[in-house]
Amino acid sequence: MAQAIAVDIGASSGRLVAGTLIEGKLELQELYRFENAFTRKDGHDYWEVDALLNELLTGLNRARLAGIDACTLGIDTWGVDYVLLDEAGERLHDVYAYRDVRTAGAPDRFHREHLDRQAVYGRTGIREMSFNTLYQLYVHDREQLRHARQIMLVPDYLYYRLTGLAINEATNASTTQLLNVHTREFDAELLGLLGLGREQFAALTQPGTRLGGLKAELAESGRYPDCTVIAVPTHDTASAVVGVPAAPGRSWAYLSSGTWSLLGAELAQPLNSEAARQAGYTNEWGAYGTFRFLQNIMGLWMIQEVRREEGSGRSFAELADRAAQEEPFRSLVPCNDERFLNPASMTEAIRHFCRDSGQPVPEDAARLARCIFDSLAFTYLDALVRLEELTGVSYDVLHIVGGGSNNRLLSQLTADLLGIEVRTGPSEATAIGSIAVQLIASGALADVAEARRVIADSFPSEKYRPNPVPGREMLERRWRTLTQLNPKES
Ligand code: ADP
Ligand code: LRH
Repeated sequence: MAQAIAVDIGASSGRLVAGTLIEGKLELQELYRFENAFTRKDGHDYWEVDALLNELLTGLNRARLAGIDACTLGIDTWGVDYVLLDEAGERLHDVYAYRDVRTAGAPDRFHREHLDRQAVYGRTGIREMSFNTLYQLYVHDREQLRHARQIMLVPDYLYYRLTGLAINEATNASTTQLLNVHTREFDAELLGLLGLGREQFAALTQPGTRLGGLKAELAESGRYPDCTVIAVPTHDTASAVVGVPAAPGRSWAYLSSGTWSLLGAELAQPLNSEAARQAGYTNEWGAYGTFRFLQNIMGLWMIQEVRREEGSGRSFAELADRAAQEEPFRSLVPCNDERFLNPASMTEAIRHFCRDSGQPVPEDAARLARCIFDSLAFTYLDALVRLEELTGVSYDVLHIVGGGSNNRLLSQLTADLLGIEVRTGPSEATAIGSIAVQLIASGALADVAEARRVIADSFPSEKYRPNPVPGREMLERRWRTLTQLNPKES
């Protein structure tokens, strides 16, 4: 039986996972896993995209060695980052990583010089984030941009290197902040303001589209399975949302918890009101015409950095266990503050904020971790309050998926503070969502509703019920003062 292989590359790690449908259950086999991180050169941060391509090919070779002769294949990565290709289809530059400092202050300059932020949000529905492709292209070398024959996002580039076909997959293209939510196409005026033409981008490709086989030199090498390449939701969050095991009839919100925490709901129509903009909500395009109405929250990047700087090799599970022994809510930080986006030292940035705000300074990794998890849970609370106000829905359950769904302390804290049932897993929801879209495209599953039923039946999930939080009112007051934000106001 042909298998579906998901290549899922997050900011912190990548994996190839094979999925097979056996008697109504999805069985997974992890074929290969590798680390990912951006690297610094001459003061700038870049992704090693060709090293990622090599890892992808190593993983595909492992699939063949594991006896997989034929498969469908889909690729997803993080959003916003792009590759420029010349006439010969060669890469024109090193690929900037979204945390690179070059876009600091770029949104203010762009909106002053061109369209105001309200107008851009009204057209695109995409929340202003300094690293959106719009602002990255705005500060990119003009001459190089003019010479770009093709502009594609990172997964499009990996697809291109595998198949020779140029696509701009729609879910990820929406993270550029260049798509018009009304026309469902690139916004001609925004492209014009950047000096770009529509012909520099390929046609928008919808998830589920079959692209064909590997290009001849790869197919004929004998190293890889016979692949039918399928455009999946190439934005990792879009695949993750497909992989949420939501039960029909319950109103559910999701938290895709990895390097970023993406909290939101699946909507049939975009919600790009001024109130949604002020609340920091975005409308990324999802699979099958849906919208990912969500907030980007700084997420587990903060603990990844603290762990890296500590250098003890302690696992995330151990750090979470140790944090669970620490005093709760001792120190809190406003996670979404720009100072935590890419500080020289996350440990020092957190300590600095605590010192300046008169809070106890977290001395060791356990206390830093506790501070991060407590603060993230409070940020999730703010996001859920806004979500319910904006959509007018009171959610029954919050599904946490992604690597962060393994963090029991954070899951319980989230249930407690948000006062909502939390269901965790699967932690590989992104790969599973990609596999589900491949299985729908090949006719093995009918639609997303069936895929979600199968996912719910195939992977165990844990349920967390909310417990009262002692001293809650005082804590909320403290949090609000700290973040200078009243959750009821913008
Ligand atoms: P991304 O795809 O953005 O790279 P993942 O979805 O792989 O991220 O999630 C990685 C994060 O999951 C890690 O940063 C870590 O905080 C968390 N994580 C993974 N496993 C565990 C675990 N066993 N206990 C606690 N946290 C975990
Ligand atoms: C998560 C993610 C998220 C962010 C982007 C930069 O991996 O895709 O949606 O917006 O990275």
